[in-house]
Amino acid sequence: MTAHITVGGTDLVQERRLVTGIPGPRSREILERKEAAVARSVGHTLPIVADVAGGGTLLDVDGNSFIDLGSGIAVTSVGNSNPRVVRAVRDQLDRFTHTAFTVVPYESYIAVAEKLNQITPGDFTKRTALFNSGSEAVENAVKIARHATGRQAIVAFEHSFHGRTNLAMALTAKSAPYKQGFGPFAPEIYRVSGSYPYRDGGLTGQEAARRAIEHIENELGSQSVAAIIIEPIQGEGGFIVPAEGFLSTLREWTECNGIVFIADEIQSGFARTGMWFAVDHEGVVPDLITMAKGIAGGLPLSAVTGRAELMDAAQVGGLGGTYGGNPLACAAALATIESYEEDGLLERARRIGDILTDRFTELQRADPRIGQVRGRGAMIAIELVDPDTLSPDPALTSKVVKYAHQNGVILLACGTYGNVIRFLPPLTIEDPLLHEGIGIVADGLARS
Ligand code: PLZ
Repeated sequence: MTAHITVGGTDLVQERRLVTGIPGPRSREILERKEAAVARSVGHTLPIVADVAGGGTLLDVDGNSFIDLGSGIAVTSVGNSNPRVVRAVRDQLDRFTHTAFTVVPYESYIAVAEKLNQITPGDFTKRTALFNSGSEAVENAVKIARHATGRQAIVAFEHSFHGRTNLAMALTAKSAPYKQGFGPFAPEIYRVSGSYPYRDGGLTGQEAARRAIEHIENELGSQSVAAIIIEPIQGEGGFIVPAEGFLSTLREWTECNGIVFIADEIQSGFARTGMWFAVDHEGVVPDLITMAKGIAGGLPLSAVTGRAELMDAAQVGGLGGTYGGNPLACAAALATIESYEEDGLLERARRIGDILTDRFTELQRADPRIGQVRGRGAMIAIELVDPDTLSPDPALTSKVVKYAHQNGVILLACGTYGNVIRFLPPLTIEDPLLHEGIGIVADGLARS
């Protein structure tokens, strides 16, 4: 029997259903207005316009129902318009929408901080500061690390993505489309190789970490480094899971050298991988963690949580922002975290990961263009390659992704070489829908 959920009074059947060509006439009309009104450089992946979304589906304005395998880039992990989140935000809306926490504080911000201090790894005393976007959290983590250490250099990694603001853009590896034409970039950012097991000739985690450390010691000197910032699983760069031991070796070295270890868990965090944070899989304890995306069920909120002595180092008034930790977003975050805990969503992420991994590993046996199936929990990807040379195949990737879009599946690509398909379903998606979505991707591969 097909499941139904109700979102804002709309009966949202949990099924894939196309009633027009894609895009339908209403979407087409609105997207024409987009072209005339919105800056061209703000692109979009699917040529449809959203109407209602929840569970594992998104309904467009023409009545087409899509299977959601993207969660708005790993954001709506608790499902779009999750009932707990809607209720909490609505209650807050009726009381006040803003005071500026730095003018008049409110309890929900403090409760979010308490909760984040509790669920992030590390049994030391922690503090938290809230912001609006992932980029802003990254910027603030760097401010905090520089202030606390009195050092300036920040080390980032190949294939990294840390955001689009000036400093975050400087930390991001890939030029087009993120950086091209947008310089000059923030100074004192250095990039070293990370660990990309599929493409770095089988280096072990320790070897890849030693390579990075030697590079830093030779070219920078460890004493000038304030922090390293690393995505424990690289997101936009291609869902790259570093070889085991890479993160822990770096962690050990930073600890010995007074360098702040910043884990950017903006994409990999918040139950996505089946644990609260991706570092938890390896028992690595960062000094600072940046969080956003899955933290607040779709409302804009980000956070930096970390060691109290680092977080408290800067002068009062040194961190802040008009909207950081907005009361609606804080209410949403508390309800979102409750949903992860009460609705068994961490376990659900692991189960989704098993389904995706099993199905694609099976497909890979018959189709060597699937070079690798990788990831953790509900953060799984396939890297598509030329089977003879293993060189990246972005053309195939884009064909499969387009096929999925035309056939009612929201699917995202990623990867430095544009040849990775990533799966980030909401954790509320049901098995039959997930299987159907995978089937469409398999069809797309078979036909391309
Ligand atoms: N750090 C690890 O994944 C955002 C970017 C989409 P913001 N990733 C999605 C796009 O095209 O801009 C991200 C991330 C990691 C930082 C960020 C930045 O987060 O909320 O987009 O600023």
